[in-house]
Amino acid sequence: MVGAGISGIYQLYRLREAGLSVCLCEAGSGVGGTWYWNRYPGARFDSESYSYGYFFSRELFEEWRWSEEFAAQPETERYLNHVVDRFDLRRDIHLATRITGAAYDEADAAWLVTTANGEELRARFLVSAVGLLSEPYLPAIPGLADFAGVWHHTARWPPEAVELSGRRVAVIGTGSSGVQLIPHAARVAAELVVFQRTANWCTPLNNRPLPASRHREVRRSFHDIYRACHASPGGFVHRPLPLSALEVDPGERLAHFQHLYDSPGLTMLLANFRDITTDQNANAAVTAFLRGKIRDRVTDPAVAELLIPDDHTFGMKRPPLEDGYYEVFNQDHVTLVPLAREPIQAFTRHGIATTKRTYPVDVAVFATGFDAVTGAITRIDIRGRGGARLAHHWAAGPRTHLGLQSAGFPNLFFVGGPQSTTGNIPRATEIQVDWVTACLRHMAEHGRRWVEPTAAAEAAWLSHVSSTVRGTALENATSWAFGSNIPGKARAYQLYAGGIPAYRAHCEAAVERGYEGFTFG
Ligand code: NA7
Repeated sequence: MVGAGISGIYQLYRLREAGLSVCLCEAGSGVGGTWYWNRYPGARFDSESYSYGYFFSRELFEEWRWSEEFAAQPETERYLNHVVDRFDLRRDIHLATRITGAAYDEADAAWLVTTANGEELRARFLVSAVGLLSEPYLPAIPGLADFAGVWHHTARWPPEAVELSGRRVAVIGTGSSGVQLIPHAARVAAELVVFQRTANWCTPLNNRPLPASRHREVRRSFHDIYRACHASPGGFVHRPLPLSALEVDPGERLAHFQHLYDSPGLTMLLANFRDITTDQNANAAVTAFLRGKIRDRVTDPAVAELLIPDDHTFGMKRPPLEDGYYEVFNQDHVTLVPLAREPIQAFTRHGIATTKRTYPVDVAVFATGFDAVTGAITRIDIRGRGGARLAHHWAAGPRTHLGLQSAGFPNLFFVGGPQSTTGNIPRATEIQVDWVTACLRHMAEHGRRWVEPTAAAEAAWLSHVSSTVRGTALENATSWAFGSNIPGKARAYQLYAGGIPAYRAHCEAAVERGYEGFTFG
């Protein structure tokens, strides 16, 4: 196995339970994946904490007490360490062990895996649980090597504190990570310069402590929470209203938008009228409401206009959830630099030069996202049948059957990989973990040594995946979901937009039909 994040830990638990001998290699020096690497100030859930944790053990669910509705990174990292220790998983986890290559040995139906430490491992099966958002993207800005200040990427934030207090701080990028970090940086920095390429529709997180009474309620709701997540397209507890935004009068519509604006989590997107992302007029109504909110909260009208997205409407991308983000820009020591008007040219020795001026900087933060979905997989030199490279197989975009396997790469499985559901990640990936576990049991019972999908099944899944975005608000988005944030990366939808219930049904149907689309040997 590759990766000891939320999905990999669960996969290890299930494979151990199935009686397999497992070796899990993890590049980090600790477990947690996303919650190990993204330790920047402000990193936290946008899923309700209790809906994100594991459900495979009711005892675990009941005994772990989340302190907030949306826990911060340190707490989630503690939770995942607790799970690893509670279920004695650590003995199969090899930390600080980065897998660099894997070659399929056809004669033996086994993978020969190489690590950066020079070790070689032999395994019948290889399961990749490397995460969708784990390969950081650092834009190539000239001069960085000669920059005399300190710089970090949010997804490689060092464990030791990074001093921002009293410093001149620059943040490049205003996605979820930037939006979480910026209010923290503004609180302590002497000066803060935010370099924004594209504005986002940010909505309030409305986080709050989770008192004992709420914890008791959560404990009692184990089944209800799980069922709600499983029935929802993104694996969240929220439900859309069964109403069109256009069938209520404008006053009622606004009152509901305001109610959602004051509610915790991704409610503006997920508990809204059912058609806010599918009907243009409904979408225009919610977008206008949010535009008004930005204008209300940002005192300088020119700055407010810069913070209002002009390339996409609400719902085309997962909205960053914020806590005091817009008010940051009302402070005298904070400057917003719109890169569309003033592109970055280079790092200088002591700052960042745009086409208009040079901003003095002591600490530069790259909140510039990831080579998402495929990046962390294709950076491993994976060779399947006949020495074929996976990176080559995926050159025009990922190709898999059910997001689980690629043709020509037997016994290689992806959990939390391309062409599968996303949203509340643990709820999305546990479907795959359970599928892989059942498949390996099936193979053991039937004396099978290898499994891979057919090329026809792979082509059909690609066509189905594309159909899930066609004609939706997502279709034309400039987003990591299409690989469009990485220069030179082929544009292809890298996820599955059909939702968790439909995805699960496809996976179950394949099994019921005797692993339709898969060949065993
Ligand atoms: P995101 O959402 O990919 O955001 C990255 C941000 O960095 C975004 O604002 C980008 O602008 C910006 N960016 C990327 N490259 C550059 C360059 N070259 N110059 C300036 N700005 C740049 O990553 P996050 O880490 O914030 O969040 C990842 C996911 O975590 C998020 O989607 C949630 O699902 C949870 P752009 O919009 O591309 O113009």
